[in-house]
Amino acid sequence: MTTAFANSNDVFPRSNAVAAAGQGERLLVTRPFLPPREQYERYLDEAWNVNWLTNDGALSRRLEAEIAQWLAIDTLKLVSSGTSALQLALAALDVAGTVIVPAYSHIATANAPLLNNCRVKLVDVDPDSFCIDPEKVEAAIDSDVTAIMATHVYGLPCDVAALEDIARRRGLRLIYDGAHAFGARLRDRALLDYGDAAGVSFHATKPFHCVEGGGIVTHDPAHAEKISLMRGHGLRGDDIVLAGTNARISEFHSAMGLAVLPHVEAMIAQRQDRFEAYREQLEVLPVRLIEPEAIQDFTWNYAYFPVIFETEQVALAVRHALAEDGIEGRRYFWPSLSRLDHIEASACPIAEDLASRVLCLPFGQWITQAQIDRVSMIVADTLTG
Ligand code: T4K
Repeated sequence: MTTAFANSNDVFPRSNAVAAAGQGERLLVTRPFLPPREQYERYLDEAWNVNWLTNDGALSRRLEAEIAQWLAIDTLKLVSSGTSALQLALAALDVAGTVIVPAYSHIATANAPLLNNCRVKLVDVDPDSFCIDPEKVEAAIDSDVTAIMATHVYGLPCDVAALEDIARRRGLRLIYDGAHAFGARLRDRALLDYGDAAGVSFHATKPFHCVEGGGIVTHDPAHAEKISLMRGHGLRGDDIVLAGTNARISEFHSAMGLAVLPHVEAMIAQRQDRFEAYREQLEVLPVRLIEPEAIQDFTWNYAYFPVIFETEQVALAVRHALAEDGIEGRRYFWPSLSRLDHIEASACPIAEDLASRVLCLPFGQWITQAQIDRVSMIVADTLTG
């Protein structure tokens, strides 16, 4: 078994509190990254000194600018969560009617249009990419469909060229759920830069996070302006200029984002090492692993470590064996959205099949070689025993 990572873990002593792996040790599917505390406190002091805690404060404005620069994009608007990012993107682009949504995604992808009083039409995904199948999108378009909301599942890219072509030809809005996509790049552009708008999650469990938070990447200054107003009740000063909500990000959350951002590049490199370490041990087994290097002109962010087992029975047996040892495997995403009562039924056999067989294993820059060895051994024992 390999024992060292190319990208050392030195800069993450605080987030590596789960020390050596061993029988019975609790190992969760992910662990939030915490920056050195003094880096966070430095920003908190700034908020303290001016007694400004939320409502478009200096830290949130600085973070917006720093993220935009980091991603090399024009505009990112910070909001309170990845879910509110999707809702505000839909609202700012005046999306009404029916929105096409992939059946294999987090429930937030469907909830956002539903809460915005849109209808949701589920479309099946491509078995290789996990993302929405453009041919099936085209087939699902009828006169009620006004937008496509496509998820870059695990930070892997949708077929952006095909979706853009469909959206342009059929006069639809194209909004990406890029909750997992921060740091991924396609054709030398941030993956979040594609589409009319993209929402991203900055939840604590993401490599870049603000504890809670999200962002919307837009290309039209009018949309950006609308989002700025909508996240703050539609108020411009004392004037109420449009319908809005409270989806603001506080200065404390922005302080965390400012403290985490400088670590993200190293974190992604370290996640790549851990991905390779897992792969080395699991690729000899009868499982399917994702192959980000097979995607042309793409640089992944190593957001998750999903494993596709041969059957649901095997996936559940592995989850059970891991749990017996205090290790969490998560079914991201189960069930397929096509199996939910509150969403109009639609036949999505590929999403249902994937949802039944995928298990995400504990993964992050914090995971040690010993922990990877332990998890892999349990997976191997279950599959061969
Ligand atoms: N679109 C997509 C495609 C998404 O995947 C998501 C969310 C969204 C939209 C919506 O974005 P947000 O509105 O959430 O910003 C977690 C995240 O909470 C969620 O953001 C994420 N996707 C989803 C895939 O994963 P849960 O329900 O699995 O979280 P939870 O609490 O079970 O935590 C996961 C693991 O992390 C657990 O083992 C516990 C551990 N953990 C968690 C927290 C919060 C910690 O160790 N410390 C912590 O502070 O959803």
